[in-house]
Amino acid sequence: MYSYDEYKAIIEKHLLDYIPVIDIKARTLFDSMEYSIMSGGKRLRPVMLLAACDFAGGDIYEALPFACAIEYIHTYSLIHDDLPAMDDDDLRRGNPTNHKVFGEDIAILGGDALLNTAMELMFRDFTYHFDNPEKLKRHCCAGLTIAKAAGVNGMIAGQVVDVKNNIKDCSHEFVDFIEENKTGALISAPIISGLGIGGADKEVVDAFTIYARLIGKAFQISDDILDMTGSAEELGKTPGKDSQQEKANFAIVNGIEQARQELHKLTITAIESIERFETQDKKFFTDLALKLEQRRA
Ligand code: GRG
Repeated sequence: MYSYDEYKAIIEKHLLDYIPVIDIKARTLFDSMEYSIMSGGKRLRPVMLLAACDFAGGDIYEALPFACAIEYIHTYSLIHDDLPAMDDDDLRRGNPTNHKVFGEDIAILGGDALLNTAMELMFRDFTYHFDNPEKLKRHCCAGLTIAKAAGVNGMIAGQVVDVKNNIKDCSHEFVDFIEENKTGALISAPIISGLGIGGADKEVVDAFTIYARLIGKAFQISDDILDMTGSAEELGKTPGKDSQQEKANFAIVNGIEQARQELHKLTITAIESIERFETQDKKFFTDLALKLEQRRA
């Protein structure tokens, strides 16, 4: 297994490889896609996908198209979330948001293009494995896991509920739905799909399904805490409509102290859910859970 930064370096080296050649007449589309893909970020989702494949004993280079696909989907979601019709943010990762640079029309299309490219590159990967039905099956299942997590019973559903979210009519069930779908789905999917590509058995997938769900929830709660404590603004996020409209989230509904306690409980439970595996093998995932609990960005 590699370190987080080593997986990240592999991803960043190849992140533009899967963007198709775009006709020069539509050059601005490529510029918009490239601008947001290459503007930094933790690369958490693709790193987890490669690490999960590695953990399962697979070849991380076979998982690379899926890792890039999930980062494209994540990037599209951020571009669209920043639009005036959604959170109306001027800054993302300390840089002007995509629509501030390219205009709303191209930002919408750039986001659409990233989502479509993610699907296209996964389908292209399937065509390379027609002669190996076992591998084809594993890769198709991984593609389905990613597409579902990004879709109408995953991130998009979570975003819809969040867009209509109002502090006045929030409930725990409501907040749980948003956190599990808007953010959690795209945190779990890379772990499950990476394990699948690597050929993990059911015992491993079952344990990591619990781990992934718990760190997905923990990640969103830590984001809520960062939003409330102002650390997010210091790191280049603007207080968009979300903060102005007092939308419900775990930290707002339960208070910052309870949010911190819940974050710690989720982290510990996530680590416990994979305790049956060898210390050295699972180290990446125990360290990751602790790192996410402590994160400041
Ligand atoms: C537009 C369909 C659609 C969905 C948008 C991603 C999202 C859903 C909304 C973004 C709002 C937000 C800040 C959610 C909290 C969790 C989250 C996704 C944070 C950003 O992810 P990081 O921290 O970002 O992994 P980096 O910059 O590191 O890539």
